[in-house]
Amino acid sequence: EKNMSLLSPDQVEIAKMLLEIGQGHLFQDWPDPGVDDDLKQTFFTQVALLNSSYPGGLVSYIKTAKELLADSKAGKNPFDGFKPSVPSGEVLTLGDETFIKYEEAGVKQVQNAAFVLVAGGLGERLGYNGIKVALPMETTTGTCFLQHYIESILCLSEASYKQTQGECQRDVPFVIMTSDDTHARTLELLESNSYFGMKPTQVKLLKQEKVACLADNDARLAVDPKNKYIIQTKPHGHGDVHSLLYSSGLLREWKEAGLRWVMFFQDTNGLLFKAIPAALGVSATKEYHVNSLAVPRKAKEAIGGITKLTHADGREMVINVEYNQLDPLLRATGHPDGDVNCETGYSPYPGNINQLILELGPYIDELAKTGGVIKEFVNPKYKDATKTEFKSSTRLECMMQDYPKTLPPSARVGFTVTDPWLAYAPVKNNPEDAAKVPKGNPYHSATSGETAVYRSNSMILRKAGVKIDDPVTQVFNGQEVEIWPRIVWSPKWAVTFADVKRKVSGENSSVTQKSTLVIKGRNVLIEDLSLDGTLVIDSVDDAEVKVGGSVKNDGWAIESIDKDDTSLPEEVRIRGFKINKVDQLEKSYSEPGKYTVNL
Ligand code: UGB
Repeated sequence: EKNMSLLSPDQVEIAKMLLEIGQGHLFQDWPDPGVDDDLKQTFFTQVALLNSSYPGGLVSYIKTAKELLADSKAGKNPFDGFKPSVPSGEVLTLGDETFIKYEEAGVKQVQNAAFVLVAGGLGERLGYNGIKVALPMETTTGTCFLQHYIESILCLSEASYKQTQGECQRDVPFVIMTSDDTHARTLELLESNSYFGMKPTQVKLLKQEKVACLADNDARLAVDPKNKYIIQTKPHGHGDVHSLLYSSGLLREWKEAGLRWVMFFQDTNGLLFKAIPAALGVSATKEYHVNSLAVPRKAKEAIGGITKLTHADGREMVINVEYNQLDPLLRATGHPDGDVNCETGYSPYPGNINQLILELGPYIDELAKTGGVIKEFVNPKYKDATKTEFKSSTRLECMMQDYPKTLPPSARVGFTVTDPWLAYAPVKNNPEDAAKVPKGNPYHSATSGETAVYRSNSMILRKAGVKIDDPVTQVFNGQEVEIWPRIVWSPKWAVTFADVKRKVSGENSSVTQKSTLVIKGRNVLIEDLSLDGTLVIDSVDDAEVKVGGSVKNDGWAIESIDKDDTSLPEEVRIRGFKINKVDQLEKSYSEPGKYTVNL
């Protein structure tokens, strides 16, 4: 009351709103005017931001929080009345006829797509201090995730333009969702690298705000224990991407520009672009409103399972069920063994990799109804079984893959499963946690993320007819991984399997296990090349270089390092190995022209 005189009319409204939604405790110990007046102003600035950045404002946030906290206290099962079953989707096998057909159809669609990267998470599980998109995807070339993503988008878009022979090449939009934890560093990474070749106007950063923390079951906002004028906040989850895209006006802009698809992906998956063209082809061919990319999932692996849920009242949806909910759901619905592998060695529920392709038109129609609000959940850690007090404050959270939950049954929701080695190798777990992953399950660590890139590229070249030696098994940071030849190529060289096939010919190409092959040039053609060592090959775009013959040298060795050796950079320590560049043959062609090189 006494402080009202200090407030602007807007602040008075905010104060009244807080009182009406049961937040009177926030003002409880406020001293008289004249004391802490600046801090009181910062309090209102923060509340105004919390209010404006949540769809429906704090009124809506507190209302939902009360409902969800009551459900949580009552132990209500979010899947009450729903029975899980295994859905059917499109299964892709790299290089077969169907894959090639979808890939071709998908490439054509890239000119009509916008790409959205969710990169607001700090990756606490990884224990890395930088932003995750700045991490090297592999340490043979040191290319970071963001560079790889941007170059893949640019090259795919160019391939798409060439195939469709459109009038002019579109600058396909690229959005990055950041948060206060990642925004400045993401911008700085882009700016200091000239946006990795993308036009700065093509890239939009949308920053998600944190949400207010809740102190108790009455959804009273939690204040900072050290400063009563600050409300505690925590991340709201990647589901924010939908409301941010909607409120930014970008979706409408894209629709008006004739775009048809929005493609969502996560921060550290070095393989994802290998399956994007084919998955986009599936979306276009099957006219899916929602297409989730999935991989075979090991039971209890820490990724959600794509599940068909059927309700007794006839409702049906195909949706991701998070890994911590899948096992209890199965047990509660007549599957006493819960989440277990079937005869294939994998869970029958495909693993969600949170790579979603949405059709823009139906997406906008749906968001016009919901404003982009995604079904939220709350996960309080209670002090004891009475569930009356929390160990620490909690908040509402939402996930981007829950978007289909509000869709009508008429929506065409599908999914596409790829080979396990092709499309998914995220970097999420720190070495200690990764080493505890049950044998046979993916580690999702920096070690496995990098070695999976070599495996995938080796398998792709094998499919294209190159003889690639089998891998050897090695242990780094307590994780047993397959070490394939270190084969890496720039997206300029190939963004599809069809590109690889076109650039590899002859019956007699081979690569030994100890070898490294780095292809940087756009028009490098491999014909009858036998490699036992390291070959790095680069060329300007308008040079065509046909490479064959035999290369033998000591090459680059993959060497174990001690993860606790603090003299090494963090990005090396989290892998447990480094590349020792002993010897190599480097070929570079800086003048346009046709070259045939017999090494
Ligand atoms: N992210 C944000 O942008 N903002 C946030 O507030 C939080 C995250 P995590 P998670 O791929 O294996 C998801 O933390 O949420 C970004 C799926 O839910 O790495 O535990 C963040 O930067 C799960 O079903 O993953 O699990 C990152 O890019 C499964 O698919 C992305 O969101 C799992 O990912 C994911 O954040 C997986």
